[in-house]
Amino acid sequence: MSATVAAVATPPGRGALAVVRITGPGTLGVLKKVFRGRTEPEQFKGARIYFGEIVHEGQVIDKVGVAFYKAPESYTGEDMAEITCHGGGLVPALVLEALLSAGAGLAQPGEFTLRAFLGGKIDLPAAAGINALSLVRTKNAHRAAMKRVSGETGRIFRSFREELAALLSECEARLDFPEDVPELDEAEFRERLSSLLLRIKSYLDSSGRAESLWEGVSVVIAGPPNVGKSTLFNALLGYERAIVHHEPGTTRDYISENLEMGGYLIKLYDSAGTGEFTEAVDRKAVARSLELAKSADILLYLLEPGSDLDYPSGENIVRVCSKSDLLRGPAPEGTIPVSAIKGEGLEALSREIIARAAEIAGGEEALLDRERSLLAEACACLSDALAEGVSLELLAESLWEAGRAMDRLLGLDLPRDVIEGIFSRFCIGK
Ligand SMILES: Nc1nc2c(ncn2[C@@H]2O[C@H](COP(=O)(O)OP(=O)(O)O)[C@@H](O)[C@H]2O)c(=O)[nH]1
Ligand SMILES: [Mg+2]
Repeated sequence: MSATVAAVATPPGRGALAVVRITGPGTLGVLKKVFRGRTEPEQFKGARIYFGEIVHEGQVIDKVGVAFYKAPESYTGEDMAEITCHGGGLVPALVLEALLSAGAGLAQPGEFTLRAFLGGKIDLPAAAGINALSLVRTKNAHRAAMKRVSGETGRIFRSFREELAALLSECEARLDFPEDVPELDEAEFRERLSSLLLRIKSYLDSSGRAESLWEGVSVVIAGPPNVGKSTLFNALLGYERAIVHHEPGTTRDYISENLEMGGYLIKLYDSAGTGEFTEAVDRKAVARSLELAKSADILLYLLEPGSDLDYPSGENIVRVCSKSDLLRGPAPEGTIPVSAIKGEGLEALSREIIARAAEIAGGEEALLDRERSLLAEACACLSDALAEGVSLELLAESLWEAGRAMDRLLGLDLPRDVIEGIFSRFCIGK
């Protein structure tokens, strides 16, 4: 039997109300020690709210409402309660303290959702959606998260897995009982296999990157010192966030701000220049800028008119000709001319950013990197299975391997430590 654990589920800070959660078979036993109201916790019925007080060491901590959920009709599938108390820095912590001294343990981050998953109340894609709900800031991102919470993403994953299982069982039947089962209709079998492969591939193609959609598409402004990076950063933000100075090397570390563009959350970074610096602290800043540039979803690389440097190459690079007001002729081919000081070219640049953000994070579905690579792995196995002249044994082996990738996608048969690793990135009380 699992332990009974509790945590504050709402963020710390000033607020009207807060929620402290408790789950596990000992929920009522713990409440019995701290709750004083008209109804004794032993008499609590499921999905009801009881009003009363939390008392600890003879002192009334707060007047509260306790929503009690009886196993298995609760979020976690266990006996569970959500105590609504007054908000603020101290009260929820005192309520939690009372629960802990009455025998509850402290819940790990994501433990409530982990228990919901282990108890079969939600699937792994839905759990990721529940985590995303606390991150999302745009309606686009919210919609994608709710698709998971409502179970739609899990249903799609399971439909891939079921078709795979059907194909596999046909192979296995012929391997195990070659005399009793008619020979495989190879043409029909290949047809079904390739249509499954196609379905997964087009699903992959039509989906965006969940991490970028939920946590923000990272847009890094880079280039040599003094090309106008910080000025562009401020112009895109719409206010003076970064220090602009005519001396090179003014921005020593990168800074970042969030903004919304075209329905996407953008994490905009202003980096230190990538030029030659002699001071150690500057070299460190440059190293960090380079690292940031490498991982950027979109890299706005700035060069000013007359520069004898070249734009770097890479899929994530948008070539920007900064200080376009100083141009004496047309901007270099393939660049977007921008004068951050005059506000010229900002719209064209924004359109480019939004188009790329949509390419990266937009789409029918939002898939986590982990899910994308598992689906790609399954596709590779299905392609192997489709190769000419493959024996029935090898075919079955490839399908088994694809099946294992699908299992991991749904969190079936995943080792406990991997599962716990996934949930530990959630917030406390989630
Ligand atoms: N003419 C012109 N000067 C600019 C423009 N943007 C920035 N500057 C100037 O270039 C210098 C360096 O700007 P800054 O944004 O600090 O460059 P950073 O080192 O790349 O961050 C400052 O004197 C800015 O006023 C622009 O669009 N046109
Ligand atoms: Mg700067």
